[in-house]
Amino acid sequence: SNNKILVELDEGSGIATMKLKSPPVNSLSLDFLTEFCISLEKLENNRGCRGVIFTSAIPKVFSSGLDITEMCRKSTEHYAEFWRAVQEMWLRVYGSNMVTVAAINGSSPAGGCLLALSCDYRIMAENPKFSIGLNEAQLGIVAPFWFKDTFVNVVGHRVAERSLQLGCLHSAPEALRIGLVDELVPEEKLQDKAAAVIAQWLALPDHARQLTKSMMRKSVLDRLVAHREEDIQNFISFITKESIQKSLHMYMEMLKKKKG
Ligand code: CO8
Repeated sequence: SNNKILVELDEGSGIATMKLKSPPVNSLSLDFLTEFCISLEKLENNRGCRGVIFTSAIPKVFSSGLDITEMCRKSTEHYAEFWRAVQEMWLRVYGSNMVTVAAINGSSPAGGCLLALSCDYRIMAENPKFSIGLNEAQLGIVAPFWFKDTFVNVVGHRVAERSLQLGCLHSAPEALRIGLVDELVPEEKLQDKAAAVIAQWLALPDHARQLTKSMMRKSVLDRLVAHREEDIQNFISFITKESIQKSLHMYMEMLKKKKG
C-alpha cells in the first residue's frame, strides 16, 4: 500500500515535507523503503522542490530503524532485496541535491539515526525522553562501514568510536552536546524552525551549495557505490549466522517483554 509516507509540497517556498507514517514505530521495512525512495525521487526530479524536511507523523517515535522482522528467518533473496533498498535510501538522501533537514520529533535508533545523519541539518525536539544513536552493538550486530562513515562525518572520530562500541542511545540534550544534532527546539516549533533553516541554506546559489555538498560527501558515497554487491553479500553472510539470528530474536523478545 502506498501510504506510509505523506508528502506535502509548499509551492511558494519550494520546501517539501515527508512525514513518515508507518505505525506503530516507523520501522524501515522493504515496503517502506521502496515507497520512501520513490517519493524522494519524485521530489528530486521536481524543479519546484529545493528542500525537504523529514519528520514523523507518529507521536514519540521518529523512526525505530530497520524493520528487524525483515532480518529474521528470511530467504537469501529477500535479504539481498532488503539490503539493496537500505543502501538505496542512504545513497539518495546522503547524495541529494536538495537541502535536507531532519525534524526529529521522537526517538531515532539505528537506521532512524542514519536517516537523520544523512541530512544536511538535524533539529530535535527538546524532550529528554527522546533518544538517538547507532545502537547496533546492543543488538549484537555491527553498523556497516557507510553508517560509520556518515556518523564520523557528523560527530568526529573519537565520539563516533566510543558511541558505536557502546551502542549508545543519546538523550536529546546529550545528542546536542556531542554534535549528533545541531539544535533542540520545543516540539511545536520543530516544523517552522526546519523551514527557516532550509530557507537560509537556499539563499545561496544552488550550484555552489550543491557542488560543495558533493565535494564533502562524494568519497563516502563512492565507497558504497563501488562495493555495493560486496556489501550485500557481507550483510547476507552476517545476518544468516545462527548466532546473529539468535541475538536478533532475543532482542525482539526483550522489546516485547519491556512492554508487558
Ligand atoms: N523492527 C521491527 N519491529 C519493531 C522495531 C523494529 N526496529 N522496533 C519496535 N518494533 C515493534 C515492537 O516489537 C513492538 O511490537 P509488538 O507491538 O508486537 O510488541 C512495536 O513495534 C512497538 O514497539 P514498542 O512497544 O517498543 O514502542 P515504544 O513506543 O515503547 O518504543 C522505540 C519505541 C523506542 C522505537 C522502541 O520500539 C525501540 O527501541 N525499538 C528498537 C529500535 C532498534 O533497536 N532498532 C534497531 C534496528 S537495526 C538497524 O536499524 C540497523 C541495522 C544495521 C544492520 C547491520 C547488520 C549487518
